[in-house]
Amino acid sequence: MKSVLHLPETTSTNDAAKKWAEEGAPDGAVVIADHQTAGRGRLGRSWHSPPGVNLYLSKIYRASFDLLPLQGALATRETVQKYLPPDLTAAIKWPNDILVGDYKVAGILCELFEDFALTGIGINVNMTDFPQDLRRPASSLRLIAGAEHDRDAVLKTVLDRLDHWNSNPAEVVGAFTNHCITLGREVTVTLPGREPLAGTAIGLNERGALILKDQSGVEHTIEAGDVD
Ligand code: BT5
Repeated sequence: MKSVLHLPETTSTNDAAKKWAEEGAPDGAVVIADHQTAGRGRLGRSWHSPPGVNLYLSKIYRASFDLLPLQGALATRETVQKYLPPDLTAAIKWPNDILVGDYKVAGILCELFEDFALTGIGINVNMTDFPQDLRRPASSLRLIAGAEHDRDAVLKTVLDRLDHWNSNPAEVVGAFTNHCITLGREVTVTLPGREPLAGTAIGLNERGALILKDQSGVEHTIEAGDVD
């Protein structure tokens, strides 16, 4: 039985998991919170985390870190898909947005430390009120599917799917490619402190980095960034 810590409230499950990992939590340990008071996205952004409605969890890994962001995105995408009406599709916008149509319903934040790595996942399950200042339109399973969902069932699904993708690394890049709406599109990649880079997203490398071909035909490997 893997270790699971349920918290009524924390700043961020990634913070709580980091602390627990530093204190010796085993590989595969999971932290879940009902409420995050300082939920985080990438690049210092915040993740809106109201109490009692959504799923906020972080899983601790002590080995095999390379594909964690892709494995997290695949597991989260499948979880969202399971709760959608059959005519709707959940897709991955590279690297870590789970979208239904234009709406973001979940995000993944992976963090790498010296001896361990964390996969943090936030899924908007039963949330109905959203702040006005989000970078893109957001929604929840409840708003899309028209019904409340049992958060424990959603949790079980995402943990099952994480186990699946962690056990099948050879299939990860191919599966991610199949579900990634960024590929084949004209995109602009931005990274803090760098000039935006425009081009066609032509594929992923073996670690899931985005390969972008610019107007001059030069290929760039993008390890991290925002794609619009
Ligand atoms: C992400 O970052 O999408 C990663 C989100 C990861 C959240 C989980 S919750 C459990 C674990 N503990 C944490 O503290 N974090 C992880 P990014 O791509 O940077 O997107 C962040 C942006 O999404 C924000 O700047 C907002 O515009 C928007 N946003 C914030 N809260 C949202 C929400 N609940 N639903 C949809 N969009 C949101």
